[in-house]
Amino acid sequence: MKKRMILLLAALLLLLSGCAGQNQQPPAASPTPIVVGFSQLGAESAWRIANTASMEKAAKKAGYGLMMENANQKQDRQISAIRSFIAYQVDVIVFSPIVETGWDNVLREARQAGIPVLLMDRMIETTEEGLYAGYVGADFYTEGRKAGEYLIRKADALGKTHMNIVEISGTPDSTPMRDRQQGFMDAIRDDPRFTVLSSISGDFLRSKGEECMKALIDEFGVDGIDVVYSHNDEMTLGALKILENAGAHPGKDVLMITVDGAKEAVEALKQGRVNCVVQCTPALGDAVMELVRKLMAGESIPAVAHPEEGVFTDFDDLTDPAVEGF
Ligand code: GZL
Repeated sequence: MKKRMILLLAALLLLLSGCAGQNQQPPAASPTPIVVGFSQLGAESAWRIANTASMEKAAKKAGYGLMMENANQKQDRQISAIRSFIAYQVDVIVFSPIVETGWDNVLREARQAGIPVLLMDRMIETTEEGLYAGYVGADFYTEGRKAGEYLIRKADALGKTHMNIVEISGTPDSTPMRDRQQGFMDAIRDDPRFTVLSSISGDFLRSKGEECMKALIDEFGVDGIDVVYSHNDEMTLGALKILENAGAHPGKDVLMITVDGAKEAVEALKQGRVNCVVQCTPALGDAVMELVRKLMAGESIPAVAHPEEGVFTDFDDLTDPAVEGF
């Protein structure tokens, strides 16, 4: 009896494995995941770190592979990274160009390789059309105008007849530096109350923001400066430290206008040490990956896509939970 049971069981197992073999379909070949080559320009600010996190999170959510290279503020490292993405034959290249010029040759190589390129965060100047498929990033000119329009409103509210301004600008030849400066100057240009004493670059770095503020105080005296317009929060926070060490009361005897909207800057606004925080969102990852999806699906994409951005000022109800940094 026992022998028969064993034989029956063995036959059953053979039958099942045979059936399974007959019915077993080869696993459907899972489509190879889309791979995005991403050249990030550095890690110079809270904005940049949040932007990198946004890209990593969005790529994961989209199910895309992300090859990221951090250039640590060097354009030549970005160019090398793009060449490595071409060699690896990624599906799409995304990069945040540290400066606007010097990209034509490597982008021609990407075009020659049939790899579409997306700009994220900053724009470039090229000598020919068609070297990139689209741009996702802020409207920096409008950010600058918002800063200037705040200053006009504040000067009106304070009844000021004259104000001396110093500007601490971002990385020379970068889109945010050029356009935040242009937007601000265009907004205040026709108002005789404002004199721009000096504009010096702090390269978007906190340490250089401190150096710039020291140099500006050496040149004009802390009492000679009524307004600091700084192109990003890192440099503003550096300037705050120097001003307060010099006995000034930023936010009161020196108006502080900054751009980005990082937590530390919004906290300084709530403390009354900063007067205006123009938002520049680092959360561009989802928008980038949606463009990647469209490109891979052969769909058309917009040449330029700007995120919604606001501004927090000392005219606002700063207890409102909506007033928060990234
Ligand atoms: C703006 C971005 C700038 C930020 C800085 O989109 O390019 O670079 O304003 C960052 O904080 O360094």
